[in-house]
Amino acid sequence: MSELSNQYPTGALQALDASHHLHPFTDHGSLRQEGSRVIVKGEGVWLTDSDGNRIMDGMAGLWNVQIGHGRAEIADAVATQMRQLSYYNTFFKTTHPPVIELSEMIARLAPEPYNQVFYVSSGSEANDTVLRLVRYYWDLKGKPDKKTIITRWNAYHGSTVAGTSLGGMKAMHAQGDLPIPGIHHIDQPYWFGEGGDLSPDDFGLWAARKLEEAIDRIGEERIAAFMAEPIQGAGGVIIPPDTYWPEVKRILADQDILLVADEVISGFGRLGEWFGSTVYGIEPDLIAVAKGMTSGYLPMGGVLVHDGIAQTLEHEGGEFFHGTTYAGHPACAAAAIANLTIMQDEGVVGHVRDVAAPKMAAVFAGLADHPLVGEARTKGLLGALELVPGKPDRTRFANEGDVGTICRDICFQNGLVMRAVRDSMILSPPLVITPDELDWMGTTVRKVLDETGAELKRRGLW
Ligand code: PXG
Repeated sequence: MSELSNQYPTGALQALDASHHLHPFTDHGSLRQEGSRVIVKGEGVWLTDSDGNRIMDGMAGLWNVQIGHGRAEIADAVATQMRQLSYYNTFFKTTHPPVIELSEMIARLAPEPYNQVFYVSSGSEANDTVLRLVRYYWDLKGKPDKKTIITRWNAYHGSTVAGTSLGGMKAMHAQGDLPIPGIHHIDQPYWFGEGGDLSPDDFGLWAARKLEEAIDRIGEERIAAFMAEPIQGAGGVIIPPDTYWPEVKRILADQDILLVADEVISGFGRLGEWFGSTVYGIEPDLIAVAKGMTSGYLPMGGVLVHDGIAQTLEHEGGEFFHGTTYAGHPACAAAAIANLTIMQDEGVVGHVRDVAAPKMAAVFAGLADHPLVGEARTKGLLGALELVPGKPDRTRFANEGDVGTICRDICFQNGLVMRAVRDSMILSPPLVITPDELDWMGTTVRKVLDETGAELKRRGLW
């Protein structure tokens, strides 16, 4: 146990944190004024803060704690591995048992024909690897002009230089003069926000055909890959209309362009199958994973490589000059094996598909009649509530984001972590959440929406 535990008063912890800790994705001016929320314990879907408050983790950490917090089996597996071999690398033709076992396990869980995994330590690094790998692949194929990667506006692919560039977050691009050259962004399939007068199905076709237009404009001979999340997560749980992915498949069917699925959120069970690509019938060439692979107990990510590409690397490749010190780290691999073992033994993916996802859909359907809710959508254990001033015309509040922030803060006060993306309220709970816990979540969200409405009226915003 560290010297600094929750025996210290919250104020003292906050003061030390403010003195020495620069946080990710944080406005430090306001953080220093308000103080950080100090989380000291996690158990199942529940967190405890330094004042002893119990809070439901409606975001599963950052979309990653599939099996819930505090499972001793993972701690034990990691401790055992650390005593045996705490670190060795996987460079230069070396390996170790945990990474061997994990690779076989992932190949078994992944759909055919993904039988090879390239390891990294995060989703961002997975996508950096994708960028390097697809460009290298086309060089090997004798097509060095195929370098452009098409992605979507408002996609999230990480925070490194490649991740930010591949992603479509304009505020992130503005810091650091990004994107790097060779990334082309197209419209996203966000019907509620951008669908105009089109029906969802027609809008799904419209958005997919933006890919076709881009290919026509840039030229297939210059395009390496199209990369996308099956469902955009950080962008606001953008569930594409049913027509979208089939049309993307049709467009790519007769093109020599790689398809990359960023499954950092949708991988490992969140949509009720081991991989989101299965849910949408997508057959990508590369699949980026991270998060749920270890349920966040230790950092690990990877790229699942289609047999066709793996064979090109093996037979035509020579050395791929890419890799990081902690690729396939033994303790992280042990955590991943323990996590995936729990998921298999306890039928966690089936629980999502048959129990938790239908229940969450029902809970959201029950919230759709609230006067602040313009749309309540779910897929698997991802959900979004669009907050609007009135129905049914999809008009937004002025100063987008203010209402979401107010709602999020009220949510915390009611003991539930719910994330705000602009004025969409997002939930992505641990996959092991029970129907009773989902009922509690629904009741709490309704109360939060009522309190948010009252607060908006008090402030003259509604
Ligand atoms: N791809 C996707 C689809 C992601 O959601 C990454 C890549 C990058 O993974 P790493 O491990 O490098 O963070 C992500 C990560 C949020 C939030 O607030 C979302 C992510 C990370 C941090 C915060 O929604 N997604």
